[in-house]
Amino acid sequence: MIFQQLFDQNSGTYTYLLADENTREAVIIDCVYEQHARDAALIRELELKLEYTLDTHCHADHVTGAWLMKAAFGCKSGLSPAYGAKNADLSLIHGATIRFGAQCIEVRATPGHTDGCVSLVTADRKMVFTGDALLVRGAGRTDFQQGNAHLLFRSIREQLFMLPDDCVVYPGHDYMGRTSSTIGVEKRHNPRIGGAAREEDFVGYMTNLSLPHPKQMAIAVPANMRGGEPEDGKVITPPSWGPIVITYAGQPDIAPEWVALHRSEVHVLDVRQRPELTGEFGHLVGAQNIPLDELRTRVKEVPIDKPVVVVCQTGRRSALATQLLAHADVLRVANLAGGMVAWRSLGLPDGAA
Ligand SMILES: N[C@@H](CCC(=O)N[C@@H](CS)C(=O)NCC(=O)O)C(=O)O
Ligand SMILES: [Fe+2]
Repeated sequence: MIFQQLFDQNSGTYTYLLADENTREAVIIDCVYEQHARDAALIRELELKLEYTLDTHCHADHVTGAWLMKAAFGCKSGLSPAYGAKNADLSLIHGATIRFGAQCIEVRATPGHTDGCVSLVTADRKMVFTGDALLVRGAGRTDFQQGNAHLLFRSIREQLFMLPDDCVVYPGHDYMGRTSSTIGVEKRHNPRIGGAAREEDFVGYMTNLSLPHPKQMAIAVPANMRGGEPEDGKVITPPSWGPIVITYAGQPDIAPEWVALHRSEVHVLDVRQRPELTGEFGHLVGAQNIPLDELRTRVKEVPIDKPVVVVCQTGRRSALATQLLAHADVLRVANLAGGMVAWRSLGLPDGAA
């Protein structure tokens, strides 16, 4: 199985991407609204077919990226029906199974942090995605959103701690850089519910946590009740001047075929060393040449009345130049994907078509 753990630093949220290696069918768990471009790029670059976006619960601390995933990939979204939230296609009820290729995950209701919390267990019981029920050396707070420490105690003990000891626990969050644990280790070392802890010990701990409310709570809960559908005018708009693709590396790429057809609409900046322009791959007619090592000091020479397309030999140096320009407030800038090598192999013309 393909497996990737992703992190949103702002909310301390983990997102998980799982896929069948052969069929490429994929599931994403707890994706974050602001990380949509990153996650979508990874899905595209790994050539996956996103079937489901699943939320372990209605989050109070960040907005789900579920609606954006549905809009981008036409996948189905899943959430517990306990919240009565909009835009969910799949009811994550206890015992439900989610199949993607030869892979399967089982839904276990683990309420207590919220009343609709679920944990997702792989068919071989080697991995469990616990959302905010069980955290690494912790447990989801129970002081809002119908939280109930008694219920959470039973969820963890009866549903999660019954899994095999070597089952890896992948939490919904961590605030100390811990990425995973195992059921066996949490049974021994979890300071809230491990070892000999009894229900009243756990409840006493949880009811005295006194944590401040999450920073984004007032925005996150209503947005998540819409499955992360943005309110009017709040959609993250991709650049409108061309078909920019943000890569998982975080850079805006543009396809050479599009640039060839729209040469008069863009300014081409070639960042190769001067001799390369008359070398094997030649150069595009009208391209401005500022070698990458001079760009920092000469950035003001780049005209910004048109979008800037940066080019080099294979699209590596130009990717760095694109970042440099973006940091210098050149807002409309993209990297020519594959550079002159790709341009030549596609047989595109040097000048305007
Ligand atoms: N400081 C974080 C909120 C942290 C928080 O309350 N996290 C929840 C999960 S939504 C929790 O259960 N935390 C348990 C803990 O930190 O012990 C923020 O402002 O977003
Ligand atoms: Fe939560």
